[in-house]
Amino acid sequence: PFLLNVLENQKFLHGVLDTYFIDEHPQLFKFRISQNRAQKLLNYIGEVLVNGPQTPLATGLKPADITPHVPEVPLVTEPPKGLRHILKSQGPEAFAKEVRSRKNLMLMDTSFRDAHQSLLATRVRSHDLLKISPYVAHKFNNLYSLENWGGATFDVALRFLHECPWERLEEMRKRIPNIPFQMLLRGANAVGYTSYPDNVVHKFCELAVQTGMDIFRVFDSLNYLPNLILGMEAAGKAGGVVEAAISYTGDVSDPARTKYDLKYYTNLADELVKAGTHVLCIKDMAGLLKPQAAKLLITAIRDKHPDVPIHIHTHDTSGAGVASMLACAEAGADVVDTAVDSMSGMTSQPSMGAVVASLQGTPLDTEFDLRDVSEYSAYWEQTRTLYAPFECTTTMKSGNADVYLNEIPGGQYTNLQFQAFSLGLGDFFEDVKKAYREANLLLGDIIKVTPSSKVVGDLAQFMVQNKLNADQVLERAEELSFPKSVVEFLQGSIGIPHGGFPEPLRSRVLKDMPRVEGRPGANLAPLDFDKLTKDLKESHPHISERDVMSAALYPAVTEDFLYCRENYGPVDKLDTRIFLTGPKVGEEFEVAIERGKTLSLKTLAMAEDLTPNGEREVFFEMNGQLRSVLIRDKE
Ligand code: 3PY
Ligand code: ZN
Repeated sequence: PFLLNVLENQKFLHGVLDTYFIDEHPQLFKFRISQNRAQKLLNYIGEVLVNGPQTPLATGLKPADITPHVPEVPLVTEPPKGLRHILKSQGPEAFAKEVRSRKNLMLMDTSFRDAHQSLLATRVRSHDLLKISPYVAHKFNNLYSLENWGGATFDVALRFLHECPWERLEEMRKRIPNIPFQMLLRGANAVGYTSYPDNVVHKFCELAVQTGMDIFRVFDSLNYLPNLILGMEAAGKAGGVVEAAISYTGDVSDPARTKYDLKYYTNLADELVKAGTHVLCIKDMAGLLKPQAAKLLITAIRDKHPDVPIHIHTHDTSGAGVASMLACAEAGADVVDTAVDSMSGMTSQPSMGAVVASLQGTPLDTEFDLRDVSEYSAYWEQTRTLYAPFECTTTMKSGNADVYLNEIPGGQYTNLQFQAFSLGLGDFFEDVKKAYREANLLLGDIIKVTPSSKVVGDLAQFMVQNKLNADQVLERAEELSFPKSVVEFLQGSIGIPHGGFPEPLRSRVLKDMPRVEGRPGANLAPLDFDKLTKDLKESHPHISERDVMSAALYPAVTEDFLYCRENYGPVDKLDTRIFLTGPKVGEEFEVAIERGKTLSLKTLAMAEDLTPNGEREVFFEMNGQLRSVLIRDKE
């Protein structure tokens, strides 16, 4: 029984035992750490020291050499109850009813997902999310939800952070039992970029719920109903809260923008309510919903659907985000998205502190304490400096209302600007933004969000690089060699846009190429999970059901991830600076491999000469003992 780790012991954690218990049993705190895992970590660190970062860094900036201050919470008391209690005891309908009955404005915090997807290239690691999780559980129990999964985080965790997204979710859930978790599901594309077989989307949602997910914001990049409904069914059958999202584009306050007018949105809302959504979301991925438009749109939907909770998502690219969210709240929205102050603004969500303060003392008062918001913000302000190599502010200095002209979604805006700057071509970004607008019109003025936004972005870059304007593209469409994403879009591979495909562009580009009819995923054969598991086990005997799911979505990326895990161990446990750029020679640092099991490490030296095999020896002290690893020098 003494092998039991007391830090996992609920009675102990809740103070049921007094501290004599520890004094009397010091052996409880002595652990044998698997040499294997520790040695693997040394391999990783050695690799970073010898061959440089093991994940591509976007800029030459270095992570800051700091340890962010984590505000304290009482360890021995459970966090206060949150809305998840109602969800888990009474189900999604009761949850929705409760949300709708609240008179004040509720918030979703996007700091764990969209905020860093928009500002830091989605690179925030589990390590930093988990450190602040207990604080969130204790101080932000009144959130509608914490958005902490899905979107690009799944891919990026596996591909660039060498960590398991499922484990991230599970660990967040252990620390935050009380707040509903929310994820972004790209409808039939799950957390990928194209349609998957239906059974993959269903199984993905089941595993997500089992691992701790609650609310699924389901969208489709063309608002194509059959794709949306597939995602809604998968989330609903898995036991999740279905939050169907209408992706917003255009401007309902501009009578000249007739393609996406109020009627378009209210019709779509009717369809989604009819399809059984528990909550209705307006997903303003580019931040185009001006306050006046917000008032018109939310009022119209609220009038038609008085009982359905309305949740608004936006980006603050123009700088009008707070004003818009206040307008939404006044017009009858139940929930709006904000990011904590130091992770807010620009292409991220509007500031939580600003919304909280703006509504203080009004009937919509969010009831959060501004002091808690700033303590939370201080953690993120420091943590953000660890991600300096991915910081969008390297190129972006302010918001820009030109987003109303180009309609580029938040995450893509940062990406395109970054790419343009790294190419070093003076006006390139300005040209791409203008071309993006033209490309959108050429394609028929479509909804633009992952992956349709990539289609427009690729066409825009193609136009700039080949110095083509829209008329020239249309005239020469038969002979031009268009980006793959554009051709596939025209073939129907991501769905059918509102108003149909652009003609004569489509016929000219496709000629006699095949076209997908209807919902793309409907034509895909179910994935054989047994076979996939068997195949994977041949080279990776220790994989779990979750690894198989990751492989179903991202085969090549998961293969690399499994290789990394097997060779480098739990790299997600390293501090972010060490993970990204490695320790300094002579630096002492610790790695908590699991709760209560900590390695003390010191980098001692790197051999000057290579071995005859071209390897370099790196020396460490680990828990007081000398260790070394041989790393092939790739120079
Ligand atoms: C995503 O699909 O990741 C998005 O954030 C879309 O807005
Ligand atoms: Zn977003």
